[in-house]
Parts: sequence; C-alpha cells; structure tokens
Amino acid sequence: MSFEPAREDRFSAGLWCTAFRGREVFGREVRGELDPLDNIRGLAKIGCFGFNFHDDDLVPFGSSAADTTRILKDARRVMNETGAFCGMATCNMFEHPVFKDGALTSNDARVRAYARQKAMRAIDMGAELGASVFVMWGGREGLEVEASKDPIEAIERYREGVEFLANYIHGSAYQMRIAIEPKPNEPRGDIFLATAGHVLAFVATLDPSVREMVGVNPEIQHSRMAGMNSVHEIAQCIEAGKLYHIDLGAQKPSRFDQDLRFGSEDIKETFFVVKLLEESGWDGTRNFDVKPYRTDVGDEVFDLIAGCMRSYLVLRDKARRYGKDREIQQLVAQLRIEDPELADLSEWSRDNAKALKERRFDLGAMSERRLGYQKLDQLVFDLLTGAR
Ligand code: GCO
Ligand code: MN
Ligand code: MN
Repeated sequence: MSFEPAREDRFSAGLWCTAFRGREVFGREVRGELDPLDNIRGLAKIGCFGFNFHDDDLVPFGSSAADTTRILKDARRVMNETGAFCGMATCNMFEHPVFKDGALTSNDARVRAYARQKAMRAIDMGAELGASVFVMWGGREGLEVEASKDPIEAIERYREGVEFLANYIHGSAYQMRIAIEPKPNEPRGDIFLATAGHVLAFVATLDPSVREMVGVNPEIQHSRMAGMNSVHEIAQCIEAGKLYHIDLGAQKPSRFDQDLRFGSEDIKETFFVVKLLEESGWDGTRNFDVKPYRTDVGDEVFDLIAGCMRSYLVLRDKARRYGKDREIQQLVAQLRIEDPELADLSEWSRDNAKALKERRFDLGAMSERRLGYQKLDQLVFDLLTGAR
C-alpha cells in the first residue's frame, strides 16, 4: 500500500492550519506569514485538494469591495490551475476586539448586528469560491462572569442569528448548508453550545423553514476536551442526518485545544472514527483542523497535513481489513441474537404489550452468556498494531 492521497479521497484542511504562526499565550510567532494563494498551492501539491477559509484568512480584514473581488478572482485562478476546491467557508468572529464579549450572543445590539454583517460577507465569499458548507464556530459566544449574561437569552439570540444567516443563504439561492461547531471552552471560560448534543438539541428548536439547512460540525479534539467519546458524538450526528461537516485531529483529554496531527493520539478511538465515516457512507470532505507544532519550520507545516492524510488512509485500510477479518467478524456476528417471536412482539399493540408482560425469560442463561470481549478487543489491538 502506498497510502498516497488522491483527489477522490476529498481531503481538506483549513488555510489557518498551515498558516498558523505559533503565537500562543506564552510565546510570540515563530514562523513568518504564509501567503494564502501559496497555501492553497502547497496543499494541492501534497494531494490535499480541499481548503477551507475564514474570511480574514484570504481577504485581509477591512479590505475594500474592489480588493475583495480581486483576491477572490486570484483564488479562483489558483484553484483552476491546481485543481483545488473550496470545501467550506467560515467567519472569524473571535479575533477582533469588538468580539471580546461575544458576537451573535453579545449583550450589545450593535455587536450582534455587526457580527451578522461580517458573517453575510463571509458567506458571499464562500459562495463565490463554491463552498457548500458555512461553519459557525462561536468561540467568543460564552462568558467568564456568570452574572454577565442571561444564559437563556443568549441561546435565543444565537437562534435568531443562525436563522437570520440561514435565511440569507436561502434568499441568495446559494447551495450552502450551515454546520455549527461545538466546543466546551477556550477561548471563553465557558462556551454556549458545548457539545454536539447541545447543537443537535438547538437545531431541533430552529424555525422549520430553515431547520433542514443547519447541522453539526463536530471536532474530535473538542469532544475529548469535554471528556466524551468522539465516535459516539459523530455517530449521533450521522444518525440524526445532521453531520454536515467534520473537524478531524487529535487531542489528549482534559487539556487545552491541542489540535494535534490526526492519528497522533488514541489510535483506537481514531480508528473507530474512520471506520464509522467509511462504513456509514458519509460523503463529506475528510477535513483536518489541526495546528503545526510550534517547533515546525518552513514547509514542515505541510508535513502536518500530509501526515494527517496518510494516517487517515492507513486507518481506512485497517477498517477494510477489519471488515474482512473472519475471526473478528465471526465474534461480532455472534453478539447478535434475534428471535422471530420477539420480533413479532416488538411492534406496539395492546395485545403485544399484554403478551410481552406475560412472557417468561430465562434470565440465568441470558446473564451467563459469554460475549468474548477480551478476545475481541485483543484482536482489534493486534490488527491496529500490525501484530495481526
Ligand atoms: C478551534 C476551532 C476553530 C474552528 C475554526 C472554524 O480552534 O477551537 O476548532 O479552528 O474550527 O475557527 O470556524
Ligand atoms: Mn479546535
Ligand atoms: Mn475546529
């Protein structure tokens, strides 16, 4: 196996990932600026044809309308030259000081309105480059001082903002869906819509006219920050038909958002994420939201994305082997016990309920049943480590 990425694999990465200059709370930038067009070229060159961008990643904050048009045209030209495509666009509503206390949920009506204006412009930019998803990550939509916001009102404002932007997309006849990205904290002490479960519940409360347009963008790192099982979070989004985008990466639990190289932590959980995406037939881009190490120099920032893609392809191969491994498949198949009589009783009716209430179960046999999980988990371990 060569594990070389191909265009059909539909890998993508954020321009902000490779362009990240290493600035953090304790240290300043360690790398120079990366021109966004060179960034798109660099990604395509290593086989990552998809790119995502925040408005400000591509079009510098405060650019005139004429400059915006020119920059988008240049980006189009590079896309045509390299075969790159734009998977997703998003709006930076966290960096400028005006958003210091929130954007769509700010207590200041002027900030809320400005946030909508900036988001609409970002949506226009995304549409211009063919993005099919608009991600909303509300990094500043939260608080440190509990007394500062009414948490119910904050969700109401969030809903009004999302509905407004969904209507804008619809009214502009753009082929674009919204994916809300949950995160429990960082940069705020607490962020509203902390997990995929929160977002799913929130989406269910949206006006029916736009509900279909809005889904989730879960991120493995954020799940693990919240101490959750990322496979289950993503699975629940798929089951609800709401996995509209995904941010893949790696993360040690209970830490700041590390955005490590995909596959570099918890290989087993990562494997089950890949297996889930592949087996579910989910057709979105395999997108990485990761950060280079602060120690990376020069084009090592592209090694980061090359590594993510390679790890994905290695795990995809493992998932296929898993599907063909007779011993594993036999063990998994044996876990299911079906009973035609019980199947008949499973549908609701008064008679079925009565029959079920009277039915006798062999609890002893059911309890003592051997499941073989020691063996199963070992087989998975052996498969993943190459011992098998
Ligand atoms: C984070 C987030 C961001 C978002 C990005 C797109 O670092 O916590 O994951 O990277 O995904 O801003 O909106
Ligand atoms: Mn993140
Ligand atoms: Mn993300």
